[in-house]
Amino acid sequence: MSTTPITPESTPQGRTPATTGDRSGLPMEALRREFPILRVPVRGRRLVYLDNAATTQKPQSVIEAVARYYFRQNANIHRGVHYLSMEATQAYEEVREKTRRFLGARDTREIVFLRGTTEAVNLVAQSYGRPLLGPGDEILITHLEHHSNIVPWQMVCRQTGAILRVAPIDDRGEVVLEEWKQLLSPRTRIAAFAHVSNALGTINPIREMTALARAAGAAVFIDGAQAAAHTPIRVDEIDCDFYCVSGHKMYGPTGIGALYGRLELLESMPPYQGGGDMIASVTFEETVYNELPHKFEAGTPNIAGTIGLGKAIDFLQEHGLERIAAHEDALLDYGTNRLREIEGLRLVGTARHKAAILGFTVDGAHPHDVGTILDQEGIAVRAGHHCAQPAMERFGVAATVRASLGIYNDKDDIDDLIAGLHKVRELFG
Ligand code: C6P
Repeated sequence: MSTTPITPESTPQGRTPATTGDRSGLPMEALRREFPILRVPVRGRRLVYLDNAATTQKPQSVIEAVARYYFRQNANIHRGVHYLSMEATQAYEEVREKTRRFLGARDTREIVFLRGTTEAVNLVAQSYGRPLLGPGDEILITHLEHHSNIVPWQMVCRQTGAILRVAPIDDRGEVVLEEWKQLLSPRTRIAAFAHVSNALGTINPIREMTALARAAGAAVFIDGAQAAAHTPIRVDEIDCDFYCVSGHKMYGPTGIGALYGRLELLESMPPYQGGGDMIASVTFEETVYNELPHKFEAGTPNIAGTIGLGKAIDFLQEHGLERIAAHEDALLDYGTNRLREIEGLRLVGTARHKAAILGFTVDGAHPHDVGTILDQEGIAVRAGHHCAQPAMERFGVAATVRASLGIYNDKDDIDDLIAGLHKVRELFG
């Protein structure tokens, strides 16, 4: 099947793409060519995209799969007896199987498609937490969480009388495990933590935390938003109860994500929302809910997004998450060392086990000004609190500049960032 090729609006700017220069052996030149947007100039310069924690760029295969669905396959799923509906249903359900394998789940019934991590936390808080919790029960989170992994738990605590406990982090941005363990008690019903912190880059010891929390009798929820594009995930080995990802942070479309939930728990949970497709039968007196996972997928889902997510998973697996991790680790080391050249620059988040996220402040320059100056050079970073205000407050700052790396970044990108930061120093030094 072919569709009109989607081409970028402009041609590449005269730059020789770097090879990885690291042990990963990723084919950088070819790999960068897979991303049309990297050839589109920004402010007359080549784009240096360092905002991957906010959202990643999309490879041509993902963009084309979404377009192809609308060109050739568009129909509602699970409903029609007609050809297109059956084809769309099959394509959608194939991605569920692909996602199951990608996350290492045992059963496709354990994979729920939803909008992304935010919706996943809300679903678990309301469908698992709300019926379970009562006064005196506790939910344990950590100080480095994204607001998505704080606010839904606060809401369910207000609804049920449960208490939210927060484990501290140290000056490197690591969870203080001894204190986290002490906060675990028979009252802890849910332990929720990020796999990787979006603001600090910290990689949590999720296997150890999961084993400890489960031994204490708590269910474990892991926010994998910042992990899925950077490291292999196997929920069967982690042995957590819930794990979630956002498609748009793993080279897939926005508005689609996946929640893994342990089968027995999903079976026991009431639906999150009511509507079409989540029912087996409806009368005014009684509704019988559909089987898993459809019980949690009320209404017409993001079919095109799901198909795009499937292509994003193919993309990650073709390049290999081990290789991607090796590439990003090498770049993180390089970037960390080069940032140390900049006078007055303070790294915020220096965990020993860290993902390729570089948060920092520059003396005398507000992060938003740094972001604006870098933007003039075609360099995209995020400046702000990164939806992790408690983590910012822990480091005594309101905001940081954040350069977050992805598969297509290379040393040239870091060098351009450093050159941009020298300009910042000239202006604010
Ligand atoms: N972080 C960032 O710039 P959604 O928006 O639902 O796809 O993901 C929410 C979310 C949850 N947990 C973590 C650790 C995250 O990083 C995010 C999204 C983006 O850091 C946007 S605020």
